[in-house]
Order: sequence, then C-alpha cells, then structure tokens
Amino acid sequence: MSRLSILKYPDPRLHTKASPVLSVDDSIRQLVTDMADTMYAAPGIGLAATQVDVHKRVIVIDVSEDRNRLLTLINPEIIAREGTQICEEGCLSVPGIYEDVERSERVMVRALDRTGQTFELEAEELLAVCIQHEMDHLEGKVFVEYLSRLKQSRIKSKMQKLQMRQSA
Ligand code: GNR
Ligand code: NI
Repeated sequence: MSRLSILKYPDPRLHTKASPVLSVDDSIRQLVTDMADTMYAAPGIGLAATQVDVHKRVIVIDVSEDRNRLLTLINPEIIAREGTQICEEGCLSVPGIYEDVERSERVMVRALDRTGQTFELEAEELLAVCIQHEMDHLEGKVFVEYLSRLKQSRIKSKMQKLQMRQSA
C-alpha cells in the first residue's frame, strides 16, 4: 500500500481526459489499492485516478460512515439519470473550497469492478453526487468549473498563493 500525491487545482494535468482501462489486471488492482489508501488517508469520500496523475478511467468511493464500503468503478458510464439536487461540494484537488453544485438526483451507473466484472448500481443523494463529481474528473473537469468566472478566478489565485507559500 502506498499513498499517492494529489494534484492541486489549477494544475493543467487535472484537465486530461482519461482513457478506458483495456484489461483489469494486477497493475490496475494495485492502482485501486493505492488510490483507496490515498482517499482514506486524505480523508475523502472519493478519488479519481486523474487526481493522482494516472489518466485511466478508475474511481474509488466510500460514502459509508464507518469507512468500510469501498466501491471501485472502472470505465464507469451513466446509463440513466433523473431529477436534480444541489449539494455543497469539496474536492481534494481544491482544498478549503466548498461550493454548491447542481447535479442529477439519481443515476444508474454501469462499470467494471476489481475483478473485471460488469455491474450496475443505482445511486442517489451523496453517492450520486460523488459518482458525478468523480466522473467529471475523468473527463478533465473540476467542480469549480461549474461556478461563475469571477469565483473561478478568485479560487485560482487563492490556490496559487497557497502553493507559493507551501513551496517557499
Ligand atoms: O472528499 C470529497 N468530498 C466531497 C463532498 C461533496 C461532494 C463531492 C465530494 S468528492 C471529495 C473527494 C474528491 O475530491 N474527489 O474527487
Ligand atoms: Ni474531486
């Protein structure tokens, strides 16, 4: 198990579109283990491979209270969605920023699990939000891109100042 470092907005690598996983092999399972370790340590409720600079369609999520229900989604697709909800979101790649984002209320997702088997999952509430947030990362999209240009530029300069201080 090892913890991976998380890219911070506005790192341009966060805008890379991830490629499908061609075969769920041991290297993918190792990536999943390391991503889960990184997510639990952060702590966060989800992590997309994009955030650890691996541009493959792999997501880990755990929205359980006891942090013992790891969900792995490989090559996820949303096959149905309905309704809308607004949730205050945060992101491990944009630390300290929490803003409301509108998402679908319920989603039906099809994905591969750690063994390469296809499964379907119906999600609502926070899990549905998290799945949509993580799938955006795989498309190279960070949640702040839903905010006004003014908010985005304020967040960008705040993050840049923070990183200047941290690297000084
Ligand atoms: O830890 C996280 N919390 C969270 C809260 C509300 C909506 C989405 C999220 S995902 C985030 C972890 C993260 O950045 N995943 O990409
Ligand atoms: Ni995120």
